[in-house]
Amino acid sequence: VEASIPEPQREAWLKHQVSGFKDKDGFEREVVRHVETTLARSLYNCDESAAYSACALAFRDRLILEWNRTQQRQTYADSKRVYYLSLEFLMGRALDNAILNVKQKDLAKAGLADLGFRIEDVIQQEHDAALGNGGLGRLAACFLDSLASLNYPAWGYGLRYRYGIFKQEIIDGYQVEVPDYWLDFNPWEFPRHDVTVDIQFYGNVVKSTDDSGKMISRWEGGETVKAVAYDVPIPGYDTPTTNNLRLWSSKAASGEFDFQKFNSGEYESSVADQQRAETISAVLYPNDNLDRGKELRLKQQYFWVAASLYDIVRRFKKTRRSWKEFPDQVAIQLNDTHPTLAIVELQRILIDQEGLEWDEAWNIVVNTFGYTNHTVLPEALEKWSVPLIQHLLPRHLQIIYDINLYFLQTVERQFPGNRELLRDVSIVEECQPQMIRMAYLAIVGSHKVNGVAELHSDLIKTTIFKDFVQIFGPDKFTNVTNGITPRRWLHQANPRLSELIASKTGGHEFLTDLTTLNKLELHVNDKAFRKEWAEIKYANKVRLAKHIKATTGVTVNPSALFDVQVKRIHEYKRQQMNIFGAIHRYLTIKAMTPEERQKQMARVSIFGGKAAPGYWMAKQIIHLINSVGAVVNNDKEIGDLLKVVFLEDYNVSKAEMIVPASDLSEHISTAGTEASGTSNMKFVLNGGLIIGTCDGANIEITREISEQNIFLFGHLAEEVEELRQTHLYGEHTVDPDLAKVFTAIEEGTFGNPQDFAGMISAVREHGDYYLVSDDFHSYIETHALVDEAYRNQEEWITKCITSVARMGFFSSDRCINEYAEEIWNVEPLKVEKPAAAADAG
Ligand code: GPQ
Repeated sequence: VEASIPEPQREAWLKHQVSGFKDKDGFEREVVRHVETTLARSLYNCDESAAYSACALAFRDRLILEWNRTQQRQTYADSKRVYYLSLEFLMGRALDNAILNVKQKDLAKAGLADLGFRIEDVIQQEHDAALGNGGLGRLAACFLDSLASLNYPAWGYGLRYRYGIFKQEIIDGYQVEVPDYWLDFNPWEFPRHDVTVDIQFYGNVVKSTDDSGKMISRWEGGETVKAVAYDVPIPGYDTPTTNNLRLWSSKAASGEFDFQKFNSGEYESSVADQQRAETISAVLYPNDNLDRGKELRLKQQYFWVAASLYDIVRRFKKTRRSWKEFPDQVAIQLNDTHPTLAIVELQRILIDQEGLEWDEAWNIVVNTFGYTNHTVLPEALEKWSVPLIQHLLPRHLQIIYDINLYFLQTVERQFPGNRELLRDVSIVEECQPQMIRMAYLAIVGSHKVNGVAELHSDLIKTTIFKDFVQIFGPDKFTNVTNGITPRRWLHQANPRLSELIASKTGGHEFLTDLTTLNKLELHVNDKAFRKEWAEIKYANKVRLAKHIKATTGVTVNPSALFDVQVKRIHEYKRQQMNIFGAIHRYLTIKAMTPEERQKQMARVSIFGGKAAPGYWMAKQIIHLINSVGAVVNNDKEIGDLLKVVFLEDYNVSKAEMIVPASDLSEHISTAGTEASGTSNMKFVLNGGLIIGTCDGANIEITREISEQNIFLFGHLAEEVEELRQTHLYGEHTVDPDLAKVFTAIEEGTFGNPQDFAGMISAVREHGDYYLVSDDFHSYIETHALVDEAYRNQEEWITKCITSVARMGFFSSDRCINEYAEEIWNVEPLKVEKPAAAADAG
């Protein structure tokens, strides 16, 4: 690398090479320097927010040096790279993560203390980077952490939304959305004003013939928008590897505004053009597991995909290899169908711009892409109307039709005369207007398709994609069960537990090999260890109780069982069943004698999560939870026996506080609907137990930790369809316990019953699609078993410790290694481990 500096300048460059701070003193010097120069403040008006900024800048300087070296190393090695295309990266805060990954928490803590600050308070100043909705976006963030930690040459590509997921406020029990403008001060991004790509929209296709008489198509005219790169360094844990997340921001192609318009007096409209361009990357669509088919969303998708592919192709071309080697140098993973246009765009580049023959190009395309499916819910499967694509991307529509034509021709050869099959698997759905089925396009254009947990991967093969298994054979379809990064979700979120585990397993090896947690089983009967375990859980609950008090005004007893359901609000995730269950508990306690109440176990039902702004039923669920809380929490007769709280604005940084404080968490989706779930893994890893259905990764968690240590209930996936049919066409009576809950609501116990009529009629009148009534009895009974289990604290702790010890499988490191081997065919790049760092952890 050094040899690449020209001889005459080499000495000067090497002499002045910057290196990061070496010790506490050096760190403090950097913080003070940033306060006084970068921030232009004095030590006399340095508040916590300025301390955060300066501390972040000091660590950023270090990261960026490693980032530079990593990029040089990877370019020099010239090996295959992975590109992870995701419309969502739910990163959360960066500072604590950066400090922990370079193992300098103790140094930073002491240094900040010298300067008059508590590191915990400084870290809290950071605004979450919330460029995602829920599980899908957080999975992408965990994957980036693992890719860097395992030294894979990998880039993330996404959009730099000016507004991330909205901030949720609860006003009078209702959700109110507030825009999340997060870019005021963001030290973690580097604008690359020199890395730009012109992106084209609209226009038309011009056909011509070349010298040899070959027909060529060229996409011309239309509107051009500029994509500007913003780079975010992604540090690996305990490694110098610092990968890149490149986020694209949209800008008017002319740079400023149209001067001609400006001079001719159309100032306003010239500014409007500029604003229109900037609209593309302005806001994250706030839908989770739902497709809405909006034109601006399609523009976002193409803008991002086209800029990313241009960048990837530009990098490949620098290696001067032949096109057929492209899939040996490049693996592109599609996080759901949102980036599926990348398949079409690469084919377009190869045939229209690079002059390859269709078949040769298509072979390259298919070998480059892999597609991950994250849901079987029909309302979430993306479709785009043909007229919309025709208008926005006319050349791409032609290519999609050609892809479909060639695909259907192979199907016809394989299954002659099967018109029904051709209609069923066609990428073009024959309806009014015609629709492009993006999942089908993604399958046809990829060499591997994976689901995200075993049950889910089986379900896609037997339901929504079954015809494609017939056509392509079963080997094209595979499973990669999701995982989570233990760095953020144990070490960062639960530092005391991480230290305790380290003390019992011989250091922090579990942070890079989570399977070594199994050493904990040897200590399950160790008295002192168990005591400290319980103390840590209690301290985490006290911290959450303080947050609950400060944000909702409700006092909760940290000795009560903390029962948590935090995730996006969705009927399939069944928060409605949880709140009906809480009402049932309330009614039961109300009907008890004083003696019976003496024996009742105290509970705190904790909810959190955002509803999509247009999702009426989800908003009704939030309102009911808050209305129940308002009654129950103020009922003197009930006291500590039951509290119901809704935590406002659930996000990544709040999860880091909530997850370690749970005794029991709820993962209670209708069987077959939750593809995997990932918070289930986080809760168990932090010493909480699960009540859940046989759905998603709950099934594999059960297999790993054993049935003794999880509270499963409810119908199985294979029973769901028949039950739904019975509801619609046969007898459907509401479970008697649930009927009592409905009666209480309808009597006005929790305010105006009209407000909640929709939730009740969904069960009673509209077929109970999510089987709330069918599963209710089993749900209530299983909660009674939880109470009994919690009564015996010693056994409970044994369950928790044993479960943690068996969670090794659920590291996103395992998951990324599976993708690398089975789908990407890439290898990590060897790097020198950093010299022993300042801290143990
Ligand atoms: N998931 Cl399709 C989302 O978070 N958003 C989506 O739009 C879709 C899926 C989730 C899915 O619901 C969870 O079960 C998974 O654990 C998660 O993706 C990651 O695979």
